[in-house]
Amino acid sequence: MSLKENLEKLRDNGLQDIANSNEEQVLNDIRVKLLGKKGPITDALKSMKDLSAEERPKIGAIANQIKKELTEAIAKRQVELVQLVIQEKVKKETIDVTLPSRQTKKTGTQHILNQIIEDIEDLFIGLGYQVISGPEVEEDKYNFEKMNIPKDHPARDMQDTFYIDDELLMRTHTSPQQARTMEQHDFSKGPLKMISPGKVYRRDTDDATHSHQFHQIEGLVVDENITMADLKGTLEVLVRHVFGEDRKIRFRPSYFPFTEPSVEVDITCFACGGDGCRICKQTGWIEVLGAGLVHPNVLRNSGIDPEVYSGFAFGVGPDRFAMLKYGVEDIRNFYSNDVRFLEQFKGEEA
Ligand code: FA5
Repeated sequence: MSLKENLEKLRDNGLQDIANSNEEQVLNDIRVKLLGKKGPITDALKSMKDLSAEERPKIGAIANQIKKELTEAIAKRQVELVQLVIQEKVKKETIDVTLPSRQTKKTGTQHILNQIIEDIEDLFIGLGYQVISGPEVEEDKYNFEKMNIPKDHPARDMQDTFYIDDELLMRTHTSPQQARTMEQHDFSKGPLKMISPGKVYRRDTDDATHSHQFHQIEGLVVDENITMADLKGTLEVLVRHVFGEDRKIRFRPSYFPFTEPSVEVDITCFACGGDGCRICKQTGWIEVLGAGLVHPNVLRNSGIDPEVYSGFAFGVGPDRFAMLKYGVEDIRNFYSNDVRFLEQFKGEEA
């Protein structure tokens, strides 16, 4: 075989080896073997001195051309191999975000009472109400006196509570927020529309339907010409939102010192639709909240002229709402922190 043929065979085999190499180390060995100082190309170039003057440039050109081809093929393969390594790595490290987690940390859920309260807040914000919070340690003046319950009034007994001193107490209802917001309100900016959720306290003996600490949501609207029709329409929206679109409501006369007239509000039973069942004690109706038109004395006590303005107010017990809606038989379940009970309401949040 001539030197030229030798060189061409060397090139063909070399290109084949380069294409077959699948690791950088193997490719490097091929490079050293083919193009290194002791390699066949170097040998061929060295042996050119023995060639005739006529042959020398021809073979020299061929040897240089082959050296160039092999060098380029090695460089190209080198880039390919680096990319292959990266691709392999990416493939191995791909994270499947659809896989379920290992559940090492158990996530909790918002307390069912907070879910109900926030849901009602959202509803009223949508109706243009402000959401206002007030102090749990309240002055006698706001909790009772401004609400038309003077010092010797018998209605105080029904809400006996925890006193800090003669003038300070744990609020027995959220109604003191009525006076607090009325005092602050500037009617030149529009009607007063607020709800005020929060904790309240009473020296009640704890049983299945009573807790010494529970929640209320106060509602108050004051403007010119507010009537019972406004109250009824608003409460209908509320109970339908919480208990279902086909609920009807009825007003029963009642008594609160701070409203006149006062009403207890019943809804058609959501379990039987009004036919009568165990939940509604065969009456077809369930009592859900107290309400009424703001008593003129309460308006006056907060500096509002009852000849010009009128208002409605209501007080919702979200604990009772939750008990009715979810069939909870004992109010103490909400406060005993048994996770098995609480996690049943996971995902109820809107
Ligand atoms: C009041 O507290 C009035 N302030 C409500 C009101 C506001 C009437 C504005 C008119 C206008 P009452 O004492 O009925 O009313 O309580 C209201 C609601 O709180 C009840 O319907 C009930 O859902 C809840 N509630 C009362 N006592 C307890 C208790 N010990 N444990 C749990 N919930 C209670």
